Amino acid sequence: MPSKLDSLNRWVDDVAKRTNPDRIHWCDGSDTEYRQLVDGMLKTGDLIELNQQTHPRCYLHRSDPRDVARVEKLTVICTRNRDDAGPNNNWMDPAAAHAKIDALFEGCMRGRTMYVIPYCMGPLGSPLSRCGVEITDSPYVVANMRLMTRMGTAALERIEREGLTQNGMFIKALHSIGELDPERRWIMHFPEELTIKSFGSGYGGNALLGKKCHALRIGSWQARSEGWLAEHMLIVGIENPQREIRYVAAAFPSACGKTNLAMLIPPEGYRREGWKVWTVGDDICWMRPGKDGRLYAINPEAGYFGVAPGTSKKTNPNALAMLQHDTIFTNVAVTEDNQPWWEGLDDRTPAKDWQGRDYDPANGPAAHPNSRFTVRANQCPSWSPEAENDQGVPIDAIVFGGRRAARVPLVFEARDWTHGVLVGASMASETTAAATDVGVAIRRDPMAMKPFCGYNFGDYFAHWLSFDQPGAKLPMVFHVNWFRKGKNGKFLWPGFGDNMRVLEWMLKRVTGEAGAVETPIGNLPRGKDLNLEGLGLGDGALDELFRVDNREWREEETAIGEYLAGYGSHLPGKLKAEWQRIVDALDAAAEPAATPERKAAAAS
Ligand code: GTP
Ligand code: SPV
Ligand code: MN
Repeated sequence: MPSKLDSLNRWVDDVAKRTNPDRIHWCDGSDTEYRQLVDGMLKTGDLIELNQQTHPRCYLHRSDPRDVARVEKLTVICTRNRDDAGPNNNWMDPAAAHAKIDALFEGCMRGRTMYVIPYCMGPLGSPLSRCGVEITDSPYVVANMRLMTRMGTAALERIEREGLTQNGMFIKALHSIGELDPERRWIMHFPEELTIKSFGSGYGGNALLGKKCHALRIGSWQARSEGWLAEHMLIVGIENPQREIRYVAAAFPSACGKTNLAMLIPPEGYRREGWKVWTVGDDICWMRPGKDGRLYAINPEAGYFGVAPGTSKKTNPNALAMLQHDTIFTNVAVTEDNQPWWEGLDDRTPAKDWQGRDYDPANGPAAHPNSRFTVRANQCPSWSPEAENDQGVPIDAIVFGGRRAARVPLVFEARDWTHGVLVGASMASETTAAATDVGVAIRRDPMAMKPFCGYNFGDYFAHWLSFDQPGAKLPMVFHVNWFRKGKNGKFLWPGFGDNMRVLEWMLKRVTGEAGAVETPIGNLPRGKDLNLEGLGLGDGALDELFRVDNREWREEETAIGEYLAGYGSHLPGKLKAEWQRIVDALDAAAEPAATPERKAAAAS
């Protein structure tokens, strides 16, 4: 038997009986194994060699054109009690769900190899880490899991150890690419059974089951019952000229700037003073209170699956540097001399688009808007060795944010934890190419977890509130919007490296060194509180970036109130009361002429 753990061997046997593969391969995670997988895929055409002079060991994968992003329509949470999944999730009865998807798995690996991938999310020795085993028939998934997780023999040893002592149970994650039919692309989660079943996609979060399915959907469920948080957040360390490093976790929805903020290079003036940025994670954050009352965070991943378009020397030089070798690209275009290319990279003209056709602008962008790179985390020049710290890093600030062309100012600070939880719960964002079937231009995306929270959002908000305990030293909470647009339709804020200016203000709020002005929606920096030197922003742009229109915000709060009311009895009273406090403050601040009731009251 390949494993010391009977429960694991039995499960692998059962899956093999159902799916009927020609071969079973237990992954050891070695370089040799990776090399053999790549060679095999080069033969079948699953991978295409890129220019090995400019990009050693870089390969291109072209996915099925119907399979280019996460899908949400058939992503379901299967719990005994429908209410536990909440109105934020698709729900199915577990027995019905198993029956439906098991029928699809019947014989689906005939003629293929079945890979068994033991993996660990988080540092191998960390008490905060969790393990799983993914079974898949896709060598592309195996290669990606090798870059994205701690995969192979060491993970299996931890699984066996924990399995034998009963204090930890591994996640059983079953995947098959099936026939890639979008109508049968089920991604099912059984949090009560620590089980994931995904069929019909080979792409990203649909297929690399350690990522969204385990680390976020099942992870958030486990986090709730065990007193921690599993979040869609980057983790970044900011070192000041005094050599102190403070860590920030930030939740932005898919394709809204996490990777960029995590790898930020400070503007020239900051670098001269000695400011530095350290990347701990770019997508997922697990955190829990330490003995000292602070929140400690680990990045459960070991690699980045990042958005390619828009990545350039100007916007994200760190990312560009790490993509020069040992990278798998998915759905990017290629140049005449076979280098990877995407919109926003530079002004070369691509030769072939993401589907391998001769490039023709009439066919749309050359690289798919959700084209991505997979690369090991430690290839990033700003990679923080603290990413391997078993205890995690202490978090001083939590940042929420989304893409909002109007209404939402560059940055504001929540008054306290409860207000911060409301700010997170109230988030909204324009939707992006990261999911294909959302169908609205803007949507509520609490804590950037709409597609990823494995249980009822009402209960999730209550869980967040529950961290406010005596003795807790919780992070300060902020909200940012890099995406506000002026009348000319252009972004008002330069973004990217210049976001450092906003981070500096936040950290100086944490230490009490920076000022702010109180408003009904929270505390905002004044012009003099933020270092805007050398930016050349006109007064008009500045005013617009910081403008809070109380009447617009009253409308926003009405929409937020209606949204939150959708969680019914699960919505914590404390959150509702906090919402009412903001509404009252906005009403009190509104011009008397703005509300007829006030006019009448004033007249009597
Ligand atoms: P997921 O991996 O999907 O969870 O996304 P992410 O949040 O890591 O997204 P990423 O950082 O890759 O951002 C994707 C898009 O946002 C790219 O097109 C970037 O160019 C753009 N972007 C990131 N930061 C900024 C910014 O500060 N300003 C502007 N205008 N655009 C930005
Ligand atoms: C996201 O959509 O938030 C991602 C990409 O990080 S995927 O792994 O495909 O979900
Ligand atoms: Mn993500």
